[in-house]
Amino acid sequence: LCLALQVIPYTGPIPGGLHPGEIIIIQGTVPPDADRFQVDLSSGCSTKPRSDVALHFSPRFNDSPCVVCNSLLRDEWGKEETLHQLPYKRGAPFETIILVHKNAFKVAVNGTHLLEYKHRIPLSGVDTFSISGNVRVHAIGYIPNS
Ligand code: 9QG
Repeated sequence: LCLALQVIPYTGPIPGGLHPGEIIIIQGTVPPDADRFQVDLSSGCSTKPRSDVALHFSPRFNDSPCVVCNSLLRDEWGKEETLHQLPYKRGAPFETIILVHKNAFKVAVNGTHLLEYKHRIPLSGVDTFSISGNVRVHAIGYIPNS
């Protein structure tokens, strides 16, 4: 399934939820003046209180470029996992692939593995995809495993 998107922030359902073996593909472009953007995989789409976020994936383009991952549980952020490496470039297009594994998410950017994030929240509840911040999205694809 592919959705063409014009609108950021975008939040939408993941058809059928997420299961091991499935893949999410995000094609977009980082604006020249980007500070940060984020992809969130959540259990529901409530904003008050905020739904639990299984994967918060946040590339940051400031003086110490990095990618921060975290989870939001009962409206509170957990411990950040920060990778001091940033394969995204201001002004450049990208393709990000999130591979869903039984024990972790694995993220690749432009064809190269970037990081692994172990599940803190059961995958079975994850049913919502969001992308927000300084990013332009061309397309999002969900590849189900059946
Ligand atoms: O800053 O870090 C991830 O650990 C917080 C940010 C927060 C997250 C969080 O303010 O920002 O990135 O969803 C959010 O609230 C985003 C936009 C310690």
